[in-house]
Parts: sequence; C-alpha cells; structure tokens
Amino acid sequence: MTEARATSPGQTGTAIPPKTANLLARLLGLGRPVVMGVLNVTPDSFSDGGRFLDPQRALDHARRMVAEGADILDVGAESTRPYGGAVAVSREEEVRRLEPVLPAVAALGVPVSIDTMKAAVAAAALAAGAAIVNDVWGLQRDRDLARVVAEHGVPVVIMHNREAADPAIDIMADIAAFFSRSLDIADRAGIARDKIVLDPGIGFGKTPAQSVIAIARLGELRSFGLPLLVGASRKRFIDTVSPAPPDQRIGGSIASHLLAVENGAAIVRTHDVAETVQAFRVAAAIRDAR
Ligand code: HH2
Repeated sequence: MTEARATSPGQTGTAIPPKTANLLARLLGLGRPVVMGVLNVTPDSFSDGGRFLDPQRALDHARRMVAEGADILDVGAESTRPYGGAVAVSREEEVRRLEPVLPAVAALGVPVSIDTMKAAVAAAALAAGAAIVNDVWGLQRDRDLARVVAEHGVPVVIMHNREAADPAIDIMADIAAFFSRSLDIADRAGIARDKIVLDPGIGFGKTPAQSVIAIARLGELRSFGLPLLVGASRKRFIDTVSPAPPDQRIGGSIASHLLAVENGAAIVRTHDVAETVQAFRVAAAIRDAR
C-alpha cells in the first residue's frame, strides 16, 4: 500500500491487489460501484491531452487517483478519439509512452487496465504489470487481441464502437449485435465468460442523443448477464444538454454515472475520481436511510 493511500481522506481500505485471482469477481464483490480512474499518457486526449505525457506527472496523477479511492487505473497511450480526427499512433510509440509509466503505476497496488486496441501493446502492458485489457473496439479491430487476453487469462472490457454515427439506427440494437459478435470472437479464442465486461461506448460512433439513450436504456444490456461499464466522463453529449468545455462537465458526468449505476452499471470510468467517489458515497447513504 502506498503512502498516498495510507494518508488519504478517501481511503476505504477496500483496495483489491492487482494480481488477485478472480480479480474481476473481487472488484464486483465490493458491494458498491467500482470506480475506474483515467490516466491518459497522450498529447491529444479530448479532455486532458498533454497533461500527463510527462512520466512524473503521470505517476503523480495516478497516486492522486489512488488516494482519492480509484479501484482500477485505466492507462492509455493512444487517444481513442471518440470525436474523430484520429492521428494513428504506431504500436512502438504507444509502448514507448507506456514504458516509463506503467510499471510504477502498477506498483501502486491498484489493478491497472490497459486501454489499447492493439494486441502487441496489450501484451507489453500485461508483461509490465497491467491486469485488465480495455479495448474500445471490442476485440474486433485487432483479431490477435482476443488471443493475448485468453493466453493471459485476464479480464477484458469489450466496448461498442462504430466507424461513424448514424442517427437513423436503433442504437441499442446495434450495441447488442456488436456485443454478440465480440462475444463470439471471445468464445472462439477461449476467453472465459466470467472475465468479460461490456461497455456501450458512450460518445463512440453515436450521436449525442444516442449516448443519452445508451445510458437511459442501459438496463436492456443486462440480458447478456455480464457486468456493465459506463464511461460518460466529460463526454460531448453533456455539452449538448448543458453547454460546457470538457473540464467543466463534472456535474453532467456524475449525473450520468449515478443513473448508469441505477440502470445496472457495475463500473464507471472517470477522469474525476474524488468527486465520483463522493457522489456514490452520498447516494448510498441516502439510499440506506430510506
Ligand atoms: N472512453 C474513452 C477512452 N477509453 N474505454 C472504455 N471502456 N469506455 C469508454 O467510454 C472510454 C474508453 C475516451 O476518453 P479519454 O480516454 O479521456 O479520451 P481519449 O480517448 O481522447 O484519450
């Protein structure tokens, strides 16, 4: 346990060590929403690009999120560009950004997920201490990724995505069909069902209205019988409801995550760990007093 955790006012003493067997089951067994903190080691992420490209600043931010109560740290070295304009990053560059950061972040004592769509990057990150794979293309972009996940026996987040938004489609049907394809790929690669988390991919290949629908109708995805993750943090649909730049969308992010949990989300992915943990604690206290 790190000094930051030990002295943190947000410390709950419920951190799950990264190398725990049945890591996902242990996280889901915490009896409260699981909070995944975002660490973008990128120059160009949509809300915090460039802030944590420097390894020391990245590590400081990771420590801070752990102290604030993050249950998982999601480390990414390529912007997934929910809003387009992607500049592709080579796997060598992605690994180069991760190398000075990942082992130290993994040593903080909280499970690390690697946010990548590339098998080679996932393999390097798992070797450096990551314990979960988070793929924003749901195992459908790099077909080798499912094999890497299966070989390491780690949990995987399968996120829905589309090349382009289509306002005419039934987004919930599209998400369900995508998940079915991903689950088929996972099954054929030998990934155990109890290692899979599904994520509707808020802001990815969706109009803002479809992102709102994905949270409102999240409960329909419970039929897969798998844990659900929602990452609404600072996303653009918030701006369309209540205009604000990305770093001023915390209120909208928290409202989204509270409702997502009410609709069945077990894990939320956020840039703002302290505020999110506080919101969940207060919501739980009010619920308990009913
Ligand atoms: N959103 C982003 C990135 N990865 N992974 C999952 N599972 N779910 C999400 O909603 C999700 C994700 C986008 O946020 P951010 O990492 O801040 O931006 P960028 O991709 O530009 O780095």
